[in-house]
Amino acid sequence: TLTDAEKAAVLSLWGKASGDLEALGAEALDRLFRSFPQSKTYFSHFDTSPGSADLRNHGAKVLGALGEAAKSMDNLDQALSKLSDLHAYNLRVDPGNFKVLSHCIQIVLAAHFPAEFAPEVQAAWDKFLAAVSAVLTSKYR
Ligand code: ZNH
Repeated sequence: TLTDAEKAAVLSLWGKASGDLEALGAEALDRLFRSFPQSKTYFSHFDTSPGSADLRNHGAKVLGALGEAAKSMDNLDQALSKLSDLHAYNLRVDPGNFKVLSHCIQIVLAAHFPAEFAPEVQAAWDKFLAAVSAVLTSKYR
């Protein structure tokens, strides 16, 4: 679990990022698809070109879910329970994809908010994204 300082760091940068979920989310997905092309196989029904409506839509959903999770950092299992079912039972996304996406989200945050993305803020986000990913992949078997 995150310390109080880490939670505060996640929430403070989230405050900035939440203003533009579509653009930031689309960029994170574009980076995911380019750096880890296998990840595209889950999105064969999408237009995966950079900045497409599909990427903006889905990017906003993913980041929006992170924003909701950030409000429940003490209770991620419960907050993400439905999404955890979806990823484990319906989507069956290979867990390796979560690591790369988490990395890409951090790169997007660093590129857009360089002044805020201090090392301790990055460390907090890394821990937060790892915790979210752990819940979303916890029901796999
Ligand atoms: Zn996921 C979906 C979140 C990761 C794939 N997702 C989804 C959604 C959300 C999410 C919110 C929506 C749901 C509904 O609608 O209900 N994810 C998320 C998060 C994360 C993730 C938060 C982390 C961080 N995913 C992921 C990955 C992958 C995925 C890594 C692969 C690569 N997802 C997915 C898919 C889907 C989803 C495929 C479906 C889409 C459509 O629309 O179709």
